[in-house]
Parts: sequence; C-alpha cells; structure tokens
Amino acid sequence: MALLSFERKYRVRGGTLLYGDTFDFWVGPYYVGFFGVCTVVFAVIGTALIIYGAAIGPTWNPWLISINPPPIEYKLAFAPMREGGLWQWISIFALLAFISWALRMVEIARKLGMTYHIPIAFSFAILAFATLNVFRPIMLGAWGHGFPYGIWSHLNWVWFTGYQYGNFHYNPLHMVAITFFFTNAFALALHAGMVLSAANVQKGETMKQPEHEDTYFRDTIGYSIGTLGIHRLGLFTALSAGFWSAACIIISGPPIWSRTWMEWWEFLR
Ligand code: UQ2
Repeated sequence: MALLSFERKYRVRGGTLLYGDTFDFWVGPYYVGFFGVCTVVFAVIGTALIIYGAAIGPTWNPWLISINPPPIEYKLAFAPMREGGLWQWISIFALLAFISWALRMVEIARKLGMTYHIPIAFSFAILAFATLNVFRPIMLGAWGHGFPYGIWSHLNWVWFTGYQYGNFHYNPLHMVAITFFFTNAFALALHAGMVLSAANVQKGETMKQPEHEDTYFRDTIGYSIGTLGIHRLGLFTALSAGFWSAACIIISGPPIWSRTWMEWWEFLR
C-alpha cells in the first residue's frame, strides 16, 4: 500500500472512552476526541496563567521568568495568586492537560486495536512530575517544596535540593535511576546503530533482515536479545529510569531520610 493511502484504512470510527461519536473527529492529520478538546482547553488556560505570571514581573527575559510555588508558611493551603496561587493553578491545569493527553492516547490505541503500552509509558512521565510537585510536597507538608516553573529557577531548585542532602549522587536510588538512564542510552545506541547498518544500504543493494542482526550480535557477544526483545528491554529501562527517579526523590525527606546521603552509607563501617 502506498505510504499516503494506507492511513485512510486505519482512520477508523470508535474506541472512544466517553460520549460515543460526539467528539470522534480529526483536524487535519490529528485525532482530537473528547480528551483532545480537554487537552487544548487545559493547556490554553495553563499557558495563559504562565503569561499572566510573567507579566506581573519582574522580568521578560525568557531565561529568568519564573512562576514560584508559595512560601513554606502556607503549608498545604491555597495561596494568594501572586504568592504561589498562580503556581498552584498552573500545576493543576498542567496535570489535567497531561492526563487528558494520556487518555487521548488510550482512545487512539483502542481505535487501532493496540495494547496500552504507549499511554502507560507516558503515565510514568506524568507520575514523575506528580511525585515532585504533588506527592512529595504533601509528604513534607507544604506546596513550597515543589519546583518553580522557570528555566534558571528550576535548575536552582535542583541545586538547592541536592545540597540539602549533602551530595545527591550518594542517594542509592539516584544511583539506580542513573544506571537505568545509562543502560537505556547504551541499548538505544546499540539498537539505532543496528537498524541503520541493516537498513541504510547502498543504492541497488537489498536491506538486511533480522537474521543478519541476530547473527551480528551472536558473532560479537554470543547472544542476541531479538527484534521484539530489544524493544521490551528499551521500554523496561526507560520506565525504570523514570520510576527510580521518582523513588529517589520521594525517599529524600521525612519520613524516610532527612540527613545527608553520605550518612546513609555509615552502616558499611
Ligand atoms: C539485538 C537485536 C536487535 C538490536 C540489538 C540487539 C536482533 C534489531 C541492539 C543487541 C542487544 C543485546 C545483546 C542486549 C544488550 C543488553 C543490555 C542490558 C544493554 O540482539 O536483535 O534487534 O537492536
């Protein structure tokens, strides 16, 4: 089937989670659906609040604009708009937009008769965000523990939070997360190199098949994980990186660990 005509075959009705056919439509190449409408509405409101926050000042320098969470003194209460209330509403609309996007992914997967691996994968990213700005602030008793929305300011937050625990690289679950990030990068490099070397052949030559790919790795390291296997490994390492990142920041602070992460290793003495 020609590349541009096969899309029609898969552009099917149904698979919606809510309201039947009412929102079952596309805009150009994009499926919208009920959750597409929700995503647009929440994202527009959230973005407008960010622009409003930037307009309050003190700067229009894009590197320095920052929407800050409330001071710790507000605990878990709603704060006035100019003292972190904007941050709270922007966080709420961001989460609603992310969740709507995930549900739109679910509808598209259902339309195509696919499993839910893609929205599940995306939900790990949502979980990581919610861990930093919802779950951990609740555990610590103040929204002020969330990170600010700004290019410079969020880096500053990471710096500050890291040094609160001495040296964050000594956090054992941070080590696990980093190991997964590196393994994921390594596996993707192996896979991308493999796909390019097999598929990107000289003019007139035919593409190499998975048998060649298996043989390459059997000849070099005596083992091939297989064409399905490499994607399972990629999903596993990517989701694990996100999961352990969330875990390593959740254990940083009461009720789990409030001292430096160097001290955690004292049991080795
Ligand atoms: C593979 C395979 C692929 C691949 C890659 C491998 C034919 C096209 C990259 C090799 C991967 C291995 C041996 C796993 C390495 C393990 C870790 C933890 C990085 O066998 O099958 O399909 O792309």
